[in-house]
Amino acid sequence: MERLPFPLAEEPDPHMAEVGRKLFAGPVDFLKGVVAMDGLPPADRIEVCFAGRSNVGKSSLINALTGRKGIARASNTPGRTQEINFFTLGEERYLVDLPGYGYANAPLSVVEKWQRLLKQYLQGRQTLRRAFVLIDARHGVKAVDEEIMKLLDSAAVTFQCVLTKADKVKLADRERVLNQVRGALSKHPAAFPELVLTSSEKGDGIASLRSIIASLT
Ligand SMILES: Nc1nc2c(ncn2[C@@H]2O[C@H](COP(=O)(O)OP(=O)(O)OP(=O)(O)O)[C@@H](O)[C@H]2O)c(=O)[nH]1
Ligand SMILES: [Mg+2]
Repeated sequence: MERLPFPLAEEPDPHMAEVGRKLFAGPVDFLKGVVAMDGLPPADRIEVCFAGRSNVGKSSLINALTGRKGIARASNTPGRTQEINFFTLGEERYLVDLPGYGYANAPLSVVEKWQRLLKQYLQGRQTLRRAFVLIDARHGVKAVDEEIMKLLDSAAVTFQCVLTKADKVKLADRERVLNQVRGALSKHPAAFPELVLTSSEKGDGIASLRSIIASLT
């Protein structure tokens, strides 16, 4: 099987960087937290979602992208994101913060309920243009990530891998993890052939991700 190279996203050109910057400097508002499919807002605009293991940095990434520290956190049930949280980004887009998967310390019944909702959402949302699957840059792709990737393959939802917490990974370990991720992604037909390496703390990759989201139509 031919292996896709999955290069790191390049810095956006100045024009696209500006388009991305402007989009995220504009209005961003928390719309609602959803606990069941019938609570989803109308599918009247394109949306992107952030999926990943519990604690990988989904909410922090939304805060970094929007430059609003508390926005994703503020809508949370204290501790963790347990609902599908919708944010409006300008007039034409939703950003969607998903509950983390693979969280071992919650009661099984609760975990099963979120997982069911997560699956229904990922499989059934017509306007979902891209799922960003967040992977900790220190740890690479785990078995639970594979499950979500398979689900996205079967739902034909394009997903792009975003490595998080780049500030915490030693340079010596970076290539090894990147190559582990590349190897895992090469088995998934729905994987978008580009990676984004980010740090919500330091700002790495944030301009790239803004312009990627701004360029989706
Ligand atoms: N050093 C560093 N820490 C980060 C970064 N991103 C997130 N964190 C930390 O990682 C922890 C988890 O971040 P969250 O954004 O809440 O993670 P989450 O994926 O939304 O977690 P759940 O909602 O529980 O699924 C927090 O303590 C963050 O401060 C990063 O880029 N660098
Ligand atoms: Mg969260």
